[in-house]
Amino acid sequence: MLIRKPSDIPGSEITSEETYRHRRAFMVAGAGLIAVAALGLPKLLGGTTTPGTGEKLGTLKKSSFSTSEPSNSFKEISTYNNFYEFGTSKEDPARNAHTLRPRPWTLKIEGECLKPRTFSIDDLLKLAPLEERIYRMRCVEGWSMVIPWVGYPLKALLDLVQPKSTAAFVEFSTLMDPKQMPGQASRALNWPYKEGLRLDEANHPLCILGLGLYGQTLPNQNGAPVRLVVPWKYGFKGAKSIVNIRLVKSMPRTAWNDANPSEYGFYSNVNPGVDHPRWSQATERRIGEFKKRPTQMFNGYGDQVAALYAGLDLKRNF
Ligand SMILES: Nc1nc2c(c(=O)[nH]1)N[C@H]1C(S)=C(S)[C@@H](COP(=O)(O)O)O[C@H]1N2
Ligand SMILES: [Mo]
Repeated sequence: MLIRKPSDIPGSEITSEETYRHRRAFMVAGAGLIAVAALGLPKLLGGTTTPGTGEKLGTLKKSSFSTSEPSNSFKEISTYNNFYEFGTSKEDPARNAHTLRPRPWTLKIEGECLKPRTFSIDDLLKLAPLEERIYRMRCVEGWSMVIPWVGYPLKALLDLVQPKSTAAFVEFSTLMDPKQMPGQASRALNWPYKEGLRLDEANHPLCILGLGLYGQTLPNQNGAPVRLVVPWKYGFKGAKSIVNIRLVKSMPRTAWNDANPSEYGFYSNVNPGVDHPRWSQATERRIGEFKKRPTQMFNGYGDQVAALYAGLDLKRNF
């Protein structure tokens, strides 16, 4: 990955994250707005809940899969992004993704299924009850966040098209349009961005179709209007702004595996015991914190997902 190690992150970025960490700490302590104001930080008031510009998504079902760890702020989640279609540095997507037009939008599901179908975003928003899923997310680069996603199990969508018994994998493709996604003019990756899952992984209840965060439709830089969220895998599995889902017989190619097969495998399960060839994966830095924390196997979702990999050598199948 054309990436910076956490140690390379400039102090300016760390300072702003630290500010938000403090703000969050006040809120968690129940001190609330009054304490923040009393401490003379009025600038932070606008950002205390959801300063997002998305559409509100109404009532959300709570999920027992949500973590009780505190969420990162909307600001952190929407200004520290990987979305190479809009540039390769963390600040680029927030700055550049305004050229993406998330509506109207269609998502086509095809391949090894009985009822291939095209869905509009309005179809997708109504297809199943929207849930809040607060997930720990771990980027392969060594940082993590907690994000309050809005979505529902991808399985709800896949079931509608009736996968054939020949379907063994699922391929996800991001929009290809260099006019909307100026980064596609450079060869940073083979565009369009593609990702893939085994069908049983895609059908796992933790794997969701992401349609929002913080109770609103997704910011462009987070993959509007629809993206994949797979919390036990490294973040790059979560393809953004997807237009195509294809049920296929054999393991699909993926953007990062194409770019560097020795560094990015197909499975990409979070695994502190398997280092990236250029850095350790044993620890991570939660955005907003300084101290590193240990990375958990399957990003802490092992109780739910380990059975998917029974008998698979996770060192070889990284
Ligand atoms: N199309 C597309 N999807 C993508 C990426 C990308 O560059 N292009 N980056 C991935 C990586 S490396 C990460 S960590 C997550 C980041 O998602 P977030 O910005 O919503 O936190 O998006 C993933 N999905
Ligand atoms: Mo990532």
